[in-house]
Amino acid sequence: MSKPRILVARAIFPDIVDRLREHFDVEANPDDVIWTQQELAARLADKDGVLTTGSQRVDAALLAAAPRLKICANMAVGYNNFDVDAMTAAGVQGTNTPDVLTETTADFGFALLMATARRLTESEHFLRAGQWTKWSYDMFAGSDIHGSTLGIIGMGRIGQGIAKRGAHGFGMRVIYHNRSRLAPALEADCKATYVGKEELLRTADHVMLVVPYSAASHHTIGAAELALMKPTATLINIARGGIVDDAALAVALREQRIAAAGLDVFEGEPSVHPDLLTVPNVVLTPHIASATVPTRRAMANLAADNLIAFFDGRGPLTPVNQPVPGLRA
Ligand code: 8YV
Repeated sequence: MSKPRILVARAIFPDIVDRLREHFDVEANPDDVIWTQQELAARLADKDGVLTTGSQRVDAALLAAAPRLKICANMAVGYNNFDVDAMTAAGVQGTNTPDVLTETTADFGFALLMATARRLTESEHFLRAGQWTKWSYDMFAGSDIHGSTLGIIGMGRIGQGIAKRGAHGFGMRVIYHNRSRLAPALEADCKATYVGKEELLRTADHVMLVVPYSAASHHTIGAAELALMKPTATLINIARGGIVDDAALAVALREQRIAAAGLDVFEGEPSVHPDLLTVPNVVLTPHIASATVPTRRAMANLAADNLIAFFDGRGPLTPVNQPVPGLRA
């Protein structure tokens, strides 16, 4: 019997592509070419499965051009690049990579919070530019992390990881807002108190965004929400571009209506709103919250394992939908 045909749509670790070749007839993308939707569709015309990353859109038009496609395995925990309803209706399985990146991403959330509150990149640029000639009492004076109030919007696995770091490692008071309250045992574990969004924005010294992107979470933070925050507060976005109105944030930073922001994700990335590039009080990183070698390997391996298990008949390991099986050739 011939092997299922798989497209690995972006470059990933070569040895993991080799592992896939033991099970599948694989077309890879070792040069990491960024295909247009039309180019991707042309490659999917004869494929049974695809390994995607968070930046590849899978929608009804793509599915219509891929009549044999049965599974899209995303190498990301977020899957807002998938039109899940269209996939379910077309009988296409979607999978993601939860859990394996939780702790690494929570570490990074904290790294970005610390860099932002303590003005690390701004002060390094100053030093490298040869501007450090003397000590002064207020040079790069930032805000404290220990003992401050951390407000987390989105209390899934990563949010909980950040809460634990804040409460247990830095003695922070942790408040959170989420679609639903955590079970009491989880709240106790994270030492976190549930509050309304407005109270969180008014009270927190540091606001951390970890909410998945959807139409409902689009611009969770816009001009009105920024206006509620303390002028001394920092805002950290490790969730998705589009959760924050980047244009409104650039205005709030320039006018110092909030003290600083740390952003790993952007509306329209890899483009970044030009006004964010010119304000000093923002730390900008290129969507690297999950980027450690062990974690990126674990993500790629889990995406590969989903494909292998699915075609072995064991079912997907980490499904994001439940399509009716057998709708596809
Ligand atoms: C990915 C992410 O690196 O897992 C996610 O949801 O945002 C990142 O870990 C990115 O989406 C590329 O797949």
